[in-house]
Amino acid sequence: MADELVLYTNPQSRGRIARWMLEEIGQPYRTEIVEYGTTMKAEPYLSINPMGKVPALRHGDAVVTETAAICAYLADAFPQAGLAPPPGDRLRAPYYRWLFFCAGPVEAATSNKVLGFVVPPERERMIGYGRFDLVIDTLERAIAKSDYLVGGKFGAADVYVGAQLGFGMMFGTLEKRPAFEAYWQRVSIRPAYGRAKALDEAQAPKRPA
Ligand SMILES: N[C@@H](CCC(=O)N[C@@H](CS)C(=O)NCC(=O)O)C(=O)O
Repeated sequence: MADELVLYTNPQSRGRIARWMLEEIGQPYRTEIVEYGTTMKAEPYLSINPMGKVPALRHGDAVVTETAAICAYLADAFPQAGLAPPPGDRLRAPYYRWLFFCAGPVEAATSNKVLGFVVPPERERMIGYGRFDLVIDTLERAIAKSDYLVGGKFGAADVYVGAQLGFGMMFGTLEKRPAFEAYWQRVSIRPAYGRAKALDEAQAPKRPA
């Protein structure tokens, strides 16, 4: 179908963020579950995402991968949901800033931290995120300034940044700071997040009793 929205995901993945965004948008979509190590690493899925990773979104014949890009794409494709400032608006500055900051420096810094890699001080100037502490302090300052990241209003940047923070604290890749916890509480009470979580949990493999 020309305008069909299909989310390729695994219920235990970052696909939860894309699903949350789809639930915020409120358009009909279908989900295809891709399994780790098997269908995720084989055709036909590799033609959708040669990285063999989830999530991916197909909208008609357009494909978008990368969770932050999926959030941004959906916000623009369905502007009636009011989840991003319109193109050209000055609020695009903080919108792009925090989406890209989280998908780039925050993600890289937290991944390296988990692996125990510390950037030697003399190499900080050539590493995009520089220093872990500075990245996390900068993020904290951004979210402590206002209830939401862009124009004081909930939007796609809060879906992505909020989920990265919430999941990071849940999995212990990010320390719990009062500002992070307050922000996560604020954004995770969204009914759309509750629906995404429930849908994922219903599709996750059942643990043996
Ligand atoms: N940069 C990607 C990361 C996607 C990613 O790493 N997804 C994980 C699940 S959370 C995955 O598919 N891992 C499977 C694998 O690499 O085999 C994004 O933001 O969407």
